[in-house]
Amino acid sequence: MASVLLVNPPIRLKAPPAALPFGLATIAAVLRDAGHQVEVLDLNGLRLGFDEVRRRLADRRYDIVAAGGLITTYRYLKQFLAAARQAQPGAMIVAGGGLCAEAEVVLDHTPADVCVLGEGERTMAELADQAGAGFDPAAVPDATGSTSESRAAASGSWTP
Ligand code: B12
Repeated sequence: MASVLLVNPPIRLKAPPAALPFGLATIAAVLRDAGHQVEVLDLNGLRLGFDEVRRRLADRRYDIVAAGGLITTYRYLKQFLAAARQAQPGAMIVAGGGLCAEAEVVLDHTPADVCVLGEGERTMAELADQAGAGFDPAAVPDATGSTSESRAAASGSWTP
């Protein structure tokens, strides 16, 4: 069993939050059905300051911290994923959602170990099975060095 934190980044900050993170909700349901422990941190709904975000990230240990959304969340996620890596050095850091249409950029410029391409339910369940078995970030193909393309491909054992 893996412990997974799913994070919905803030979006459209000029308006009050109005949309539920349905994508993360369906991923959470699939992970729970597969026996994993899941928390959802809806930073768009909560609109927390970053100090509080850091505090929550360090609150307990996770095997996976996964966050994502539209490409417009990229700037926030650069900062957030770096904080996630710092707070959870042993966790698999996963990015997903429309943002990962630019997987190479995400993998080259954020600490994400893996980009989940397309619909995330099945791939996240596969990653959680792997993480629950004791994840070593260095064991993700090419996570430590070579091409970002192969790291992105490594996450895509299932494509929609
Ligand atoms: C609700 C919604 C919003 C909400 C919230 C969006 C959000 N938080 O993602 C709000 C109102 C904020 C919004 C705003 C905009 N939106 Co909008 N929105 C939608 C809508 C109607 C539903 C999204 C949804 O819930 N889908 C259902 C869930 C189940 O799917 P999903 O979110 O894609 O999630 C799946 C995968 O993407 C992936 N995944 C997603 N997140 C993550 C995270 C992780 C960690 C992982 C592993 C996987 C993963 O797995 C999920 C499950 O399979 C879609 C249309 C649609 N039918 O999808 C448009 C859509 C996403 N929006 C779109 C657009 C253009 C916009 C705006 C730019 C519109 C505008 N001009 O203002 C703004 C952007 C604002 C900004 N500042 O960035 C386009 C995006 C087009 C594109 N390919 O770039 C879409 C596709 C509509 C369209 N057909 O034009 N939007």
